[in-house]
Parts: sequence; C-alpha cells; structure tokens
Amino acid sequence: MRLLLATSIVLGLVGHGTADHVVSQKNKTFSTAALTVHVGEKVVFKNDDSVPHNVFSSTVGAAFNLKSQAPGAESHATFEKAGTVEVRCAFHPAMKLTVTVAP
Ligand SMILES: [Cu+2]
Repeated sequence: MRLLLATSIVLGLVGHGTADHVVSQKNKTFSTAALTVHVGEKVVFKNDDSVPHNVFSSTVGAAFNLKSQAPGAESHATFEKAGTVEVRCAFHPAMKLTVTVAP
C-alpha cells in the first residue's frame, strides 16, 4: 500500500499521464527492488540521483539499454513479453530490479 501511494505521488509530481509505472534511482538504488507490470506496459526510469545511471537489461528476449542518464533525466522501457526481467545499472553493479511481466 505504501508503495502504491508513493508511485501515485511520483506520477503526479512528474506528470506522466501515459506512464504505467515510474521507477526512480536515488542513492544508487532503484526505488523498488521488485515490480510487477502487465505485457505492453511502460516503465519510466527517472534519475533522481546526483550521479549518472545506465539502466539496462540483458534478459534474453527482453534486453534493452537506456544508455547513460544524467541526473534529472528520464527514459522508459516497454515490456512486451511475459516473464521475469532482470534490470541492472551498468555503472553500479549492486543496483538490481526484478520486473515480473504478467500476461
Ligand atoms: Cu547506477
């Protein structure tokens, strides 16, 4: 419930009317370690940190690379295939986010 509330607040603040989910990066950590989305949903990745991040996934069939994002920058990935996607940061190996893509 707290996570849902936080997500709603973030959505409202950054005004992503079309974003299905928002994950921020702060203190070299994803704002959540696990996220469930549905096939076709978009996840906005927002860098709320003071250092660049490079969000990517090497999961077969769901790989993407958002490239280096400066502080304040945001980009998004769309999850098109059901399954589990491991999202990482190329600059900070400790950063992990598991996205469960439900049908
Ligand atoms: Cu990072």
